[in-house]
Parts: sequence; C-alpha cells; structure tokens
Amino acid sequence: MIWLERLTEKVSRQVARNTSRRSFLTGLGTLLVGGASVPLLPVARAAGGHGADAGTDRGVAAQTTGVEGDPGDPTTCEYWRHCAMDGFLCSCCGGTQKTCPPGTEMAPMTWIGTCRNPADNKDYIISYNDCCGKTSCGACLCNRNETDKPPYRAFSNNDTNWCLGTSSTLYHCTTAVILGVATKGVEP
Ligand code: ABN
Repeated sequence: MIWLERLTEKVSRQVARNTSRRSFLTGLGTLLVGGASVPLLPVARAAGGHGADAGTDRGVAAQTTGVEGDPGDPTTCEYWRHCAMDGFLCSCCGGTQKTCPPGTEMAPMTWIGTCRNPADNKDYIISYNDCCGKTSCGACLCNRNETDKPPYRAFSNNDTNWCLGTSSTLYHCTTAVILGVATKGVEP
C-alpha cells in the first residue's frame, strides 16, 4: 500500500501547489484590474473656488450687472430683481436678466411684481417675461414669492407658464425686466 500513500501524497502536494498559485494569480489579477479601474469611477468634482471669477455649485460663473445702481449677481436667486421669481434664470441659460437666450422668444404676456432695489431703496415694477420655444433650461431654479398672488389672480401669479402669444408654448426660462419705479397710488 506504499504506492497508494505515495500517490496520495503526490496528488495532495500538486493540488496544494496549484491552488495556492491560482489564488495568488487571482489576487494579483484582482489587484491589477481593480487598481486600474479606480480612476474610471465617477467622482464629484465640485467647483470649490471662492474668488470673483470662481464657478459656483450651480456650474455657472459668478457675475455682476456691471451697472451702478443695479447691484448683485443676476445668476443667483438672491439678486434683488428676483424677489418674485419662479422659474429658471435666463441669465444662467445663455441670456441675461432682461434678454432671452438665442433661439427662444420672449412672451408678450407676463406677470408683474414689485422688488426693492437695495442701491436706492426704491421699489421697482418688475416684469417676469418667460422665454419660450425650447424645453426647460434646467439651470438656476428660483422660487421666491414676494408679492405673488394665488392663481385666481392670474396676472399676479408667478407659478404659471406665461408662454402665451408666442409661436411655441414650450417654457425655457424667465427674465426680470425693469418697467419703472413704483409709486404709491390710492386704492381704487
Ligand atoms: N413663469 C414661470 C413658470 C413657467 C412654467 C411653469 C411654472 C412657472
């Protein structure tokens, strides 16, 4: 039975040798492939700068109007004219606070709000004209509702698609155009 013991020993040694080599190769392969794929994994690359030209979390560069008496960044919801803004800011969508992005059309129908300009502490009448003809811009969504009124007072409600009277009713973004200084009138 010695031959059987020898054979068993030989086979056992071979299995042990192959198994350990295989597991070593498996480990090495996993390490190489795993290590090579680490740079391919998705990584959040947040724009973290804080300088005047630094990108914001919204992926839009900070701006100013450059106009004395019109302070603030028109790509933010905090900009004074946006006190009653409900929609995507056209200034983040290829337009400005008062112009539509190329390829869209400004709606003649609009809703009107009143915002205080911190530069002179006066109240201004702001027309929130929607820009129409392309699908929603998707950038810089704001929902501030100062002087907003319920939908039954349609022309004082901002939660409405004002793409009316335009060749397309597709809503893209909203502007904030100054119409004039608000004066205190007498209630009718
Ligand atoms: N006036 C902005 C808007 C457009 C579509 C839907 C809600 C609000």
